[in-house]
Amino acid sequence: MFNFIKKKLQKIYQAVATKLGGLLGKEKIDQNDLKQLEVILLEADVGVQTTRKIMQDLSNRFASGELTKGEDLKNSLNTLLNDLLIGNKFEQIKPVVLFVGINGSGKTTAISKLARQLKGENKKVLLAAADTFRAAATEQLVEWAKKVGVDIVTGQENQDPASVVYQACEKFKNEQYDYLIVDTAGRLQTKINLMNELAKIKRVIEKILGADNITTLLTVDAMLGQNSFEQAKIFNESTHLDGIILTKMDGTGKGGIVFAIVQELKIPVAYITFGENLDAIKIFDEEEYVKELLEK
Ligand SMILES: Nc1nc2c(ncn2[C@@H]2O[C@H](COP(=O)(O)OP(=O)(O)O)[C@@H](O)[C@H]2O)c(=O)[nH]1
Ligand SMILES: [Mg+2]
Repeated sequence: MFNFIKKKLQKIYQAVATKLGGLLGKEKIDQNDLKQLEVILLEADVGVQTTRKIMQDLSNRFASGELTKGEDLKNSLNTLLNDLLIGNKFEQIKPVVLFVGINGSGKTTAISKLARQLKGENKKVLLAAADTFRAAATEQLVEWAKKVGVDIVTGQENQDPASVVYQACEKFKNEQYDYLIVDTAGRLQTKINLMNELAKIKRVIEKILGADNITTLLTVDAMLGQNSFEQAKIFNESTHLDGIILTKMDGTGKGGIVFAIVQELKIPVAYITFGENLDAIKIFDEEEYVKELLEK
């Protein structure tokens, strides 16, 4: 059987799946095992609130004699973890995908990966380089567009990013593209400006292509763990987020971040990325993820 976590998220496998495996394989479990489970969940960044919720349920079941074997624990945990994610599932991207997130969180790389994936499905893809704050940002995306083989609309350094997006929307409409993917700047130091800029970009897209056709995705660096939640909240307040792209999942052992995000931010995880290669992106599959965390 293909084991995604074991192959691609080795740090998470080591830090979470192998530790859980020791517990879930036991013939008989006791109070100490539950304590140990709590530590594993907290270390995995599942979050204090969410871990408490899980442990409360398991303690009740243990007290009532429902949990005696590791296998029982595994089944309960499987249900509980799935329940945490299931109410907040990401549906599907719309024709216009607006990427937001702070500098270094992996926007440009993730855009290139997504473009490549869509191109592989024979979709006609257009990129918009609306991070006009640094000329290097546009150059970087132009390079990727070349490599992937998709078209791109660019502007001058310091040009109003909304005007680049305007041009891209017109081109998208006139030349019948399937997807438009928009890269944006991520200077959170100038928070108010950035949020105004993003709102303006969104209004331009809504006006030309319709509000129903936009998916806004926030890139969150998984290596920053819960530290990135405050940023996510700021973005979510000013521009409604449809989903999160959890980047750099290959660089962290804290695989519980997924549960904390969905529970505490109430935003579904849409994609995960796990490396610098163009194919290191995947639509997040909740059931598979939980299953593999619990299978050593
Ligand atoms: N290990 C790893 N590095 C990544 C991943 N995604 C992006 N990076 C790296 O993170 C850095 C910032 O990425 P970039 O896309 O430029 O971020 P942006 O500023 O948000 O556009 C670059 O060095 C990327 O190579 C990933 O999934 N795994
Ligand atoms: Mg960038």
